Amino acid sequence: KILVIGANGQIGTELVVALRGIYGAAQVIASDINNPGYAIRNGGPFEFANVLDQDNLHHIFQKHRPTQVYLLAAILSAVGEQKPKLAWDLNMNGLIHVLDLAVEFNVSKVFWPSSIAVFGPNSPKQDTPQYCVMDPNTVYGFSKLAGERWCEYYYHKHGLDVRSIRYPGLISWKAAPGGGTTDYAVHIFHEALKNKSYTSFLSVHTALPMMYMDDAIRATLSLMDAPAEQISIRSSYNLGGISFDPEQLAAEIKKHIPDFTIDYADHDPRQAIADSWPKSIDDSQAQKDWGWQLEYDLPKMVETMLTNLKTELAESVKV
Ligand code: VAH
Repeated sequence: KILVIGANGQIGTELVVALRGIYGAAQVIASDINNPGYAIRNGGPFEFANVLDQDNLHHIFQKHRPTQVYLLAAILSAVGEQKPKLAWDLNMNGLIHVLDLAVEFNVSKVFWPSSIAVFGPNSPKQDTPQYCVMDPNTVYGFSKLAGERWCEYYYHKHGLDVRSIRYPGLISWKAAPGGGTTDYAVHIFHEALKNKSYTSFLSVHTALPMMYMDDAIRATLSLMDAPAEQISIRSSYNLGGISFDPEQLAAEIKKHIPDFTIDYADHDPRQAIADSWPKSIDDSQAQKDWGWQLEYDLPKMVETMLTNLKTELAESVKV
């Protein structure tokens, strides 16, 4: 059995579908603090889970005895700056509760997402390496950095096979992102199709590492399927994706929607967060250890997002 905690988030929604396609719906338990219906809709078991409630989590582990656990529940960078103590509590104690239960119930593999947010103002900005100065200045960022230390600690102290990826900003159309700084790169597509214009909360030359969700899901499953002896990183693997800024993204969208226009709001608090992060990431270790290869470049991502969202929006307006 596979347990996905945070199944209704941006990653979880698609990961549950992918895992159910491989293992069968009944083998994949979706769990989340709320359930807008995705998990039920794609036809499999669902449990209400609160990562801050140890008894609730213990009951779920006791009932389902998962052999793999994906812990995706988290508070992201922008919301984390509005609720710093909750973000630290949920991101940190949620992880520690799950690591302890994974040891108690002898779970064979655990996945936990980190982020390029673990890098900070003094980290190298271009081709940021796997190892370097890391001085994250968001609660989300340093909760992910501390979480990486906990994962490596449980690997060495308890032999727990926990694996992790430092995701770039993730772009998808199936489930909305939840309060991140990179979310502009998702909102822009909805606005482009609805209003042919978008006001970006990040400035024109704010380049960030991004990735289309299909690549992120494929990377996650590749890492989890790799033989343990191939895994040389037990903190979290860099993953680079595509680096672009709002101007480059807008130019690519204009190839499909010629009269699309973009303008820029300033003084958004997310600008400072974005400025503290790298512009591009070196993911050569992931390529070497488990054969990582990107499939969606900027043109392919934009074309796929617009095609799928057009269908999605058309269906939503059907009476
Ligand atoms: C965020 N989408 O913006 C997340 C991600 C690298 C960014 O961690 O907070």
